[in-house]
Amino acid sequence: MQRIEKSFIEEQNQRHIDDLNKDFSYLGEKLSRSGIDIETVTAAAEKFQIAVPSWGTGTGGTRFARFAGIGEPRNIFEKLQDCAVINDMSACTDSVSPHFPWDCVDDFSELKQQSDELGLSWIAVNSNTFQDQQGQAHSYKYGSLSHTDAATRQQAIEHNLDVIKYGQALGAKSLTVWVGDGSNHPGQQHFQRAFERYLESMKKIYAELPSDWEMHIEHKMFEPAFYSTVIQDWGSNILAAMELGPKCKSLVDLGHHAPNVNIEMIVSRLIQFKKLGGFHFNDSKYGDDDLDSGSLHPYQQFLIFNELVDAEARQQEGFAPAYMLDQSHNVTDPIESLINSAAEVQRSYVKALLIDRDALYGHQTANDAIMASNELKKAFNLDVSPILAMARYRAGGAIEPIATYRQSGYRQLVAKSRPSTGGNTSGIV
Ligand SMILES: [Mn+2]
Repeated sequence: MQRIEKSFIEEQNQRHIDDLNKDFSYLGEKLSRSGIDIETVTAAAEKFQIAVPSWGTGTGGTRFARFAGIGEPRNIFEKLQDCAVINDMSACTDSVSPHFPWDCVDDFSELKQQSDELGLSWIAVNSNTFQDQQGQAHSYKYGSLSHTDAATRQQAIEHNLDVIKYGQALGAKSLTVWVGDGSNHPGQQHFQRAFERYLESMKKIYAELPSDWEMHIEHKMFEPAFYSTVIQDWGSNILAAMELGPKCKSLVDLGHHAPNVNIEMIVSRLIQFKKLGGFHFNDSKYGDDDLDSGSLHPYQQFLIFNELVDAEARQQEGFAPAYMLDQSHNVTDPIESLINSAAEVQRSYVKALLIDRDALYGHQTANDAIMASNELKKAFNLDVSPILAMARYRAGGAIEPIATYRQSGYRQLVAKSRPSTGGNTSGIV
C-alpha cells in the first residue's frame, strides 16, 4: 500500500533541521524569561492527538456542485491509506472516526488489521439516519429517532445498535449521534412530542451501550431542517444527555451554532457539569460552512482551548474530551487541509498552555479586565511554530508537512491506481 517512506521524510527534514534548531532555541530562551520550560510544552504538544473523519478525505461539495479532485479515495481502505499519510506528516492524527453505512465492509477484522498496520486506531463511530439507504423499509424524510411512526424509529434504533457492533469490531469506544430530524414549517412538528420520541429512542440505544462506551450527542441549529431541529442547540443537547445518563455527553461542532455565539462559554458549562464529550473542529463565516480549522477565527479556537487547558490544569473530574476534525474540503486537496487543520488545532492547544494561569486568576479576582485580557493576548500573540515543528520532528513527522507531502508526489501516484468513480465519496455532516 502506497505510503510516504520514513526515509523520504527524514531526507526532507534534514533540509530544515538547522533552521528549526535555531528558532527553537531562541523561542526556548524567550519562554524561559517567563518561567516556561519549552521542553515541557513540546512534550505536551507531542502527546496532543486529534482524530480525522474518514469522510473528510474525499473532496467535499455543496448542494450546487462538487468538483472532484484526482486520486480520491473510493472506499474506507483507501481513506485509511490517506489518513496514514496525514498522520505520517502531522504526527498528531493517530485515530480515525468512521461513518456508517458509508464505511461499511464485509470483514471488519480485515479493516482492523489494516489500521493496525498503519498505526491508526478508531474512535467515535457515527451513525447515519439523515438519508435513506437503498432497500430501506422506512424513509427518514420526516425524521428518524423522533419520527411519528414507531417502525421508522425502531429502524433508526437498530441502525445505531449495528453501528455500535461495527465499532466494537474496530476497537472504538464511543458512538456519535447526529440526527437531521426537525421541521421546515411552523406547526409542522409538535416540539415537545418530537423531543419525547427522540428521548425514548435514545434510551433504547443507551441501554445497549457497552459498559466502557460513551454516547455523544451532536446538536445543530439548522439543515437539513430549516425551521426547527429536534437537537437544535447545546441546551437541548445537555438536557437530553442529562436525561439519558452519565455515559451520554454532548459534542460541540464549532459550525453548529448561531453566528457570534460564545462557544467557549458553552464549553465551560459542559465541562462544569461533566457533559463535554468531544469536539468537531472546523471554522465558519456564516453557518455550518465546515471550513478549515483556525482559518478564520484562530482567537476563538484559542479561547476554547483556554477553557480546556484550564480544566486540565484544575484536574476537573471526568474531563477527557475527544478531539476530532469535521470539515468539508471543496477547493483544496483534503490531505493538505487535514494536515494543516490538525496543526492549527494543536497550535491553539500549545498557546493555551502558555497562559500564566495564576496571573490570570489574580487579574480576575482583582477585576482587572485589561490585564486579564492582555494575559490571554500575550500567549496568543506568541508564534509557537517552532514548538509544533519540533514536536512533529521528534515524533517522526515532517518539519514542513505540506511541502514534504507535495514533494513526495503521493496524490499523483495514487491517482494512477484510483480512477475516478464519478460518484460522491464524501459527505458533509
Ligand atoms: Mn459535526
